[in-house]
Amino acid sequence: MTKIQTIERFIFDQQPETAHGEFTNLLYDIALAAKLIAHKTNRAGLLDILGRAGDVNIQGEEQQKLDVFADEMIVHICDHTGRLCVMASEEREEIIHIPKKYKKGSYVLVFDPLDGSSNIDVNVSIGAVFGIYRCIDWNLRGRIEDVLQPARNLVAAGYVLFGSSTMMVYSTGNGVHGFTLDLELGEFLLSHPDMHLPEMPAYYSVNWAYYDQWSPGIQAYADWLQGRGGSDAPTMSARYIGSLVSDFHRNLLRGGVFFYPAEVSKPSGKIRLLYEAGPLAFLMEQAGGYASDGRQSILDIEPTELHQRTPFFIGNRTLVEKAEFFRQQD
Ligand code: P6P
Repeated sequence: MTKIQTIERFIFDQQPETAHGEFTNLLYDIALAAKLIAHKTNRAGLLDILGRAGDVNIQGEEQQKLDVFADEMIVHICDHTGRLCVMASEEREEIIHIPKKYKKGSYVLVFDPLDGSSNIDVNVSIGAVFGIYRCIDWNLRGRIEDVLQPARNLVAAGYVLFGSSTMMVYSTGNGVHGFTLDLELGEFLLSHPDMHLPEMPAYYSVNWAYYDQWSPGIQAYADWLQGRGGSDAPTMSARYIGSLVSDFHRNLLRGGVFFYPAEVSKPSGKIRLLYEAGPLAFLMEQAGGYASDGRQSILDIEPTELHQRTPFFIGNRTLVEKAEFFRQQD
């Protein structure tokens, strides 16, 4: 029994002596939400939950019913516990205030409840991403200023991957740790302690269909990655699932670079800063890698809008810094 390490025990053992449990319990709330969402996504093909909810979310994207369910599940689990002062979700235009009848807490939760939802209908893995900040002014109820913080201020970040198995991977600044959901026990068990990015990268991940939309510098970077024109790039394979959390997770385990650059039609790229790029950049740096918008660390970007997007390069530091080098040629 001593070998089995539940996520609750691990979170508890990791908390500093000075902690009073609010942060620890918040992480466990997220694990609970992950289990409930996993239960739905694993049965999506069986329930009348596939197909489009008909609504269009603020990103102008058709909202899948699972998107709605995941968003509402996370808010329902976290809005009354007294651990948060405010939340922000990819699915909601404005910040999510804690109802006045509940005590407010000292943390901020930002999340993308179900990224890559267009993959649901074709049974490709999808994922949730979250980040946790401290409220800036503890005496006030949550405000937009509490949410619009650079990712360097994160106190924790993680993702849930709903794939062949359900995994929750997170960091509180003391390394990156992965847990796999044991369906019989209904518990996340420690399966990937202290995850580190391999020195030798295996994959580059990008949607090559947009090559002609990239700047000349990024086109040159892509050519370099492919070993063209005497490139000294390491030999890698191309892998791109079109589901950010899946591409990120595979590259974290095997090494490589994922990038979604700016395009002529998407000058800020597609990936959202606050609840996708920022938390993943925090995790990647904890695992020994690096994330950039092509000019600076993602961790240092000061958000100005809730749903702002950013060009995104993440993975082995040498590969991401190479992107910055080529980007400077533009
Ligand atoms: P494209 C999914 O919609 C998503 O936000 C990410 O999960 C994924 O990495 C990206 O978009 C895929 O975008 O333009 O290549 O289909």
